[in-house]
Amino acid sequence: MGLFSKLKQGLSKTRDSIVSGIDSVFYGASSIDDDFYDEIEEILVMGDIGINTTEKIMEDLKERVRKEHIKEPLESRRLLMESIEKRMETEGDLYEFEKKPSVILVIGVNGVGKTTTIGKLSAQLRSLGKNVIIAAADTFRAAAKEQLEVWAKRSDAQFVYGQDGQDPASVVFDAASAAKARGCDILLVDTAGRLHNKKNLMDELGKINRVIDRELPDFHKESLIVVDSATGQNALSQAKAFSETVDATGVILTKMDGSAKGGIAVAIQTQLNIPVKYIGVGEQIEDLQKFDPKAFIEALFDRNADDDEAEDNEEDEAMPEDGGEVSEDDGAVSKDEGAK
Ligand SMILES: Nc1nc2c(ncn2[C@@H]2O[C@H](COP(=O)(O)OP(=O)(O)OP(=O)(O)O)[C@@H](O)[C@H]2O)c(=O)[nH]1
Ligand SMILES: [Mg+2]
Repeated sequence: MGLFSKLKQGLSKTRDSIVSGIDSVFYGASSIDDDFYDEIEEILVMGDIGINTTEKIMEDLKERVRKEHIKEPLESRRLLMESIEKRMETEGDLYEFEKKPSVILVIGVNGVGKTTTIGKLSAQLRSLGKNVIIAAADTFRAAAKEQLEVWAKRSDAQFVYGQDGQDPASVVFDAASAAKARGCDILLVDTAGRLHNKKNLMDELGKINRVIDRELPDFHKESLIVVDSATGQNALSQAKAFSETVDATGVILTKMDGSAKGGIAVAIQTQLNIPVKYIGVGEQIEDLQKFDPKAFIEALFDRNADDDEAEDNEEDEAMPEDGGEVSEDDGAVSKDEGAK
């Protein structure tokens, strides 16, 4: 299945919860009036987009409807999509770590998908030809190391681990030494699930960070917060809480497939000002996509998403391997696909 089809499929529940409601307003309203706006606003807020962001989206929508003299409700549908997308714009290169030696620390509460995401990310980076080391700095949970080792093998990455219960910072020290000795491009660090308000665990993260700064001063550093999109507002508050204690450079939103609360991507990106860098759309190794707001909105608002998948597959197969801006192997969604 092509990336865009996969994204559409992954967003089907979120689409049901937000867009089908919005569309009944767009297709059902006879004119653009206060009721029309109120109904859309309510659906966006209920769809986990957040009050502040929704207000800004609505202001923008109203202004454009006025300026462009739009009279038909349906004509403003595209404007709404653009208004949401505009709020999600980010600046700078979010994937700098693909271009220079980098260490990526992956953090989050229990069970959100940290270890799985590391496996998927490792596979993407390996497909870019990067030399990847994965460090098992979750020495706390039983079998965490074994689980990670499976992902290291699957993605053909090197693996550095310690003993159960060993100080995670010392595993990171070993991994950093290995990274220097073996000329590695990317060091991925898996950490134990933790609550941001557990002081000893947060101190442990601080210690890991100090080891990284001391041992790999020339490496670009990323701290990615993993949150489970199915938890909606909780995902937002977790990302917020972690970002207050660590220097977060991005969020990874997992389990988009099966979640009706994918709207939280908009809230995280706009309210916390931390870019969503990847979304998880399944449990398999290829089920991690770079987050592209344009593709996200297009997929979410796709009118016939549920019945045109077969058609889409044919298109995807017909596409030449090197035809897109970004190849499938990158796990990224290209703008071209997004605009399809
Ligand atoms: N459907 C779906 N499941 C996912 C996704 N990402 C992770 N999972 C599943 O979520 C479960 C937990 O994943 P882990 O990677 O073990 O989570 P973790 O954060 O490392 O958990 P702890 O180490 O216990 O804190 C597993 O069953 C994964 O297969 C996703 O994008 N979609
Ligand atoms: Mg884990």
